Amino acid sequence: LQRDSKFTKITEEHVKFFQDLLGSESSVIDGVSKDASADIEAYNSDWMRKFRGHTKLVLKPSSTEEVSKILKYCNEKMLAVVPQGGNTGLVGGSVPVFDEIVINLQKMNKIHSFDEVSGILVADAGVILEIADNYLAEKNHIFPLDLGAKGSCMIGGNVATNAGGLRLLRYGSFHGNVLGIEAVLPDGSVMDDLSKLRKNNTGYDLKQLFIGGEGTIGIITKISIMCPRRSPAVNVAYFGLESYEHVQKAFREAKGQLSEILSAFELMDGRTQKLVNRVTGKSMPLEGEHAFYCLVETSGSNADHDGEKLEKFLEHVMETEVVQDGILAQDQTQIQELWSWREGITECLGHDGGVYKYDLSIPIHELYDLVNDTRDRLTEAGLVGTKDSHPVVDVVGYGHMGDGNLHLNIPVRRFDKAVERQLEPWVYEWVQKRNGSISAEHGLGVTKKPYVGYSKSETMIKLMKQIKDLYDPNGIMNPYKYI
Ligand code: FAD
Ligand code: 2HG
Ligand code: ZN
Repeated sequence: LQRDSKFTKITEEHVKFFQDLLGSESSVIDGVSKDASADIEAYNSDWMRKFRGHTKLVLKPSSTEEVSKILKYCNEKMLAVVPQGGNTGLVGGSVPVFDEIVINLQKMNKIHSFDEVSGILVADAGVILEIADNYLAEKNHIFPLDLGAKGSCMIGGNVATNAGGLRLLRYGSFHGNVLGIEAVLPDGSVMDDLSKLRKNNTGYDLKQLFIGGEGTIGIITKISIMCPRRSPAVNVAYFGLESYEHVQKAFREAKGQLSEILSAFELMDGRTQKLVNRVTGKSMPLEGEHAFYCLVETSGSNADHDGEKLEKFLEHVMETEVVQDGILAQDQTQIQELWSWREGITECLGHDGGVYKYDLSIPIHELYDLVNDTRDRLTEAGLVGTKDSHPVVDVVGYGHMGDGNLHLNIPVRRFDKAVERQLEPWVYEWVQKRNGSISAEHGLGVTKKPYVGYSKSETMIKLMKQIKDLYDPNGIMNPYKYI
């Protein structure tokens, strides 16, 4: 990949324009002028430390107007940009590839309004997810997305990636619950579609393009989102099972018996749980070893009734030997403790070095087959083992079982071409054969860009390119990624 020479290189004159616009505290500069600030590294590297850009300038606008002026100027001068939220994305989308200017949304962090009757929240794109959710908790509501990176990811970044998370099963995707978006287009014009209407059939629903648009057609500055009531009664069960067949049976039972109160059904294989145990040093929630573990959460309005239902469900699946062993959290601390065995996996996976990550939608009956097939393939190639000469530490699978979303992860001692050759495009072919998706929720970014053809037809890719050209004719928005 080469830097596209159509983009202008940043000069002191550009920097002066931005500093006059934003003030010097709202920009981080390194390497453009002599009075360099060294603080730029964090904006240049991603959460996994797998991707590294070379920006010399980070801008932190405080208003839509400032974003508009920045983009208008960049578009006129052919300066490429990367929108950045919490920089927790897992596909390399949030950091520059070369010297693109980073436009970081952290200063746009106001909550504008919340309507307690409709549950509609209007907030800036730079509000941190956890802060939005804590604000809503005080008002007995919940943000309809939750994920392990909630302490640093931002709601604009969440919408830009169309993040799925732990409770999509219950609250649905942003394509349904985001009601409005304000976004700045590359030419500086503001698309004010900050609707607070649940129903609005007045032509093409343009905001949908920004949901999952990964910063390629504009910068989301505000969102309006429908937030459900927070359930007063939340219960969590965690259990061990002997096979993936049993996991599927348990899922069917959970849907049948817990129906309207089911709010999460998460899958973890035994290897991920041993990994969390090894890395954190915490003792496992259950005695003995199980091939699979599931975390089931219910959210409802009646603590006694819900608790009884979950208890009955657990009794039933244990009596019928669907489940080998299980526990119910007794209080809030235990609920969090059990969730940490699921939410902590991503962080623990990075412990031994690098990780190859695949975030896939697969028909549920075949979902775990891919993990076994990948392990067999890498083992046959002699790449898996405990010795230092083996690049691959393990092959593990977990994910949002309720959504048919597998996270296949291959932790490695070091990134290695021999491993990559075995994995790609083989994993994508495997998924394509089953009409799955090569990216269920993390998006395309840099890593999935070359492979989008495994999930989208030529006609669709052509339309996507036409949309990109329509919104961003100069191609300044998040170049080298997505499409
Ligand atoms: P960033 O990483 O900063 O940006 C992501 C992409 O969006 C980039 O392409 C960027 O250019 C673009 N972007 C950011 N802000 C804007 C904006 N305002 N306007 C336009 N474009 C913008 N993802 C899931 O889907 N489900 C999970 O369960 C999940 N769990 C995670 C757990 C951990 C521990 C980690 C580290 C990540 C997890 N992720 C998950 C991935 C990631 O957190 C999400 O994709 C998140 O939505 C990214 O938000 P962010 O603010 O960090 O965005
Ligand atoms: C999760 O569900 C995230 O925990 C991250 O989507 C998945 O690290 C991964 O592969
Ligand atoms: Zn996930």
